Amino acid sequence: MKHPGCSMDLKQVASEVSKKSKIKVSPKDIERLLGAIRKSSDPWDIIDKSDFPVPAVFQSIGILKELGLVSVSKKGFKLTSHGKDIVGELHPVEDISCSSCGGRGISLEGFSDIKEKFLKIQKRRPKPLRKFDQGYVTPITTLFRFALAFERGDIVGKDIMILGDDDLISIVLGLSSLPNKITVVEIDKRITDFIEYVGVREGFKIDVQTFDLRHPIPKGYTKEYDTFFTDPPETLDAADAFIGRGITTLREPGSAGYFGFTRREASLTKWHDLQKLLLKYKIVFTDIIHNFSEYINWGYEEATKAWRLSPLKIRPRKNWYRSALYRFETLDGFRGNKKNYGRRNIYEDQESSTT
Ligand code: SPD
Repeated sequence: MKHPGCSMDLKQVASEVSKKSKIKVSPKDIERLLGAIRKSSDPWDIIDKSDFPVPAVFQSIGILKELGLVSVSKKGFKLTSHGKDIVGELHPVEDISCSSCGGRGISLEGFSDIKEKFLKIQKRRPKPLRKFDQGYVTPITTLFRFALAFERGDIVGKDIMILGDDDLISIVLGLSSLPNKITVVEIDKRITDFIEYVGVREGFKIDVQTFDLRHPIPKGYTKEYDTFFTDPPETLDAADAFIGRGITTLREPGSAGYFGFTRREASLTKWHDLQKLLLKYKIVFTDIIHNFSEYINWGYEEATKAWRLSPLKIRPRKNWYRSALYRFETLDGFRGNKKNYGRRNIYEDQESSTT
């Protein structure tokens, strides 16, 4: 079937990519990829704009190249003249999000003191480690997460749990003096030490535990919190472990959870599976904000599967990895995840590529 504005069969390309990459890709994904190549030649920027998993994007580029529609050179990915003819009037991918909030729908105006302090403090943070799949968000993203949760009524006077905190939201919360209690459960002792050190220096209290979330959360933390934040690796097991554990820490119906989930390492089929899995815990999604979180390039790109798969070995020139921010609330009868994953590698699957 042909698409308006395009004389090629996007459905057939999508089905070939899905077969070869073993990742479910739709004609819409291919349409966005072609729209992205109309706007940019940089591989990482094209992935950002295409919004489907890296291995499938590179597989698509290979197929489009074979069809003579795209060229790959040191200058990047480009539509050939044949490609331009075929793609015709396809929807161009443009970023027209609000220039003040970056499409997040929230303002940092009331938090300039916290912003100034946090931007300074975070400069001395530990660098990302590959063994934990770390890659933190820009400090502005962390501030926006805080502001959104503040606006939704999930911060002031609340008991707040953070599961994994290389993004350092606990420090923003501490600087605000607004929550009643802040707890961080984090596997990396460099991070828990840094957070504790900042807490002592800035005069706020944070309860910090160095802990591997593959194991069930200790009893003292269950049903004790009003709000939690987490940003899990993108596999279903890891998301279930981190988010499911977060739900066990929540106190009552109407408690809130926040987590990030990307499309750079998760197809919409995986999104569907994740949403189904979480709905079984009796929660309801209240917000999903596209591209809310922007990640700083983590520094170990060359060691990753994404790098191996890329037909062009060019380091990213700007941030390209973004994720949606999910918020949900618990309903009557909610429950979380107490499964033990032992020492299994829960960080990688077919669609992931940045570990
Ligand atoms: N592996 C480096 C990039 C990691 C980014 N993680 C994003 C998690 C979003 N849920």
